[in-house]
Amino acid sequence: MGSDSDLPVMQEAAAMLQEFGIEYEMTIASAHRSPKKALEYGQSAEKRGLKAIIAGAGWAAHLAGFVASQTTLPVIGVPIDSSPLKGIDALFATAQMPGGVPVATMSLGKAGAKNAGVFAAQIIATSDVKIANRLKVYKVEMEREVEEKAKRLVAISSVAATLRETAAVIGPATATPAAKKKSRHRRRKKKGGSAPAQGPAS
Ligand code: AIR
Repeated sequence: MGSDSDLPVMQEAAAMLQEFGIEYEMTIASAHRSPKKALEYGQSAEKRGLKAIIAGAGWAAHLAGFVASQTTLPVIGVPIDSSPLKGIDALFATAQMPGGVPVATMSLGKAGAKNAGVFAAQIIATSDVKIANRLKVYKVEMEREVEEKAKRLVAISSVAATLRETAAVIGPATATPAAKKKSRHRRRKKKGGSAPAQGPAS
């Protein structure tokens, strides 16, 4: 990541890698502030046995592209929403790579970092059955969670509907004086409106 200030976002990627049981390392290297370190990191990554690189940076985020220029490993970019432009600058800087040097750019911020972790796992899963199976379990679990949320929502809305019906039944008895006045006024208006129209005498 480009700075320690990116850590709260990039921790989401680490959490996913942990969940899938994938070993990882984390460091800070800046394409602008410490370009030599970023260069060496990209050049040595494959030799050190890494399978993919996740690079997160904000502002003019050149880290992912810069590292990608130094390696043939897949580079996953996480644009971080740390700037006054709310990360639009980082998104464009990370995604808009010229032809020949791809960076798999995730969505902005924490969701992007989380997806970077899942995406790295998917890359590794192409040659690791254990990780592939864990990813399958993860997907099933995600689907189950959505279904549970849907069931909870149905339960909440049926309770809300029952409460509305109950309120409608006991409403007039508990109406406030102001509400009673309003309802009398409405009734009077309705009565007047339904009176036969006075047409001109023929
Ligand atoms: N950054 C650091 N070097 C180059 C870039 N683009 C980014 C970091 C961080 C932001 O600048 O990735 O998101 C602000 O860094 P800091 O250290 O000022 O908090």
